[in-house]
Amino acid sequence: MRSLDQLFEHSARSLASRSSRRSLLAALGQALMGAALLPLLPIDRGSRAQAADAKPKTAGPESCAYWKYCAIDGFLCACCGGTSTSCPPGTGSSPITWIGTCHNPGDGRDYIVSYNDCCGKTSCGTCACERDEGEKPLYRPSRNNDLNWCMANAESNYHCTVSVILGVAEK
Ligand code: ABN
Repeated sequence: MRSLDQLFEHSARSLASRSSRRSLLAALGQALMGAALLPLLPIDRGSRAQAADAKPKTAGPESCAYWKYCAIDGFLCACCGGTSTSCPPGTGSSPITWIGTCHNPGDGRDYIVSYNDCCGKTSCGTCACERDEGEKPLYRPSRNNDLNWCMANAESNYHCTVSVILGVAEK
């Protein structure tokens, strides 16, 4: 036991002989200064910005996920030089249409939507969109959207499809 005491005493004395009180205070001061400056270091906020970007945005007229397209089957006219409600230049709307009922998450109401094919030019080929909500098999043509509604037009080439709101669906 005595030898252990002697060992500690010896090492404490040798440490004391090698370091002054001033150097001890300097080291303590440095440590305190470092702790005070720690909150001022730059923080990586990029990851938070990335997380905000990852939040899903509401789909617009050029996206197949747009609420009005719930029962569509065709190319979106909004991607083909027209809008979601108007045919592109050089095409005309079909008088007979396929009708669906879509829920608008923006106001919580259901809307009756007419899907008019735009006719007179060859297939647009951009933004193909098939959602088919409420569609029935082809043997019930009036309830099926997989038909070229331009068939009654003078120019029966199908180009794209618009979605026109006809009214609010009554509950
Ligand atoms: N109603 C859109 C469409 C047109 C042609 C062929 C299939 C579907």
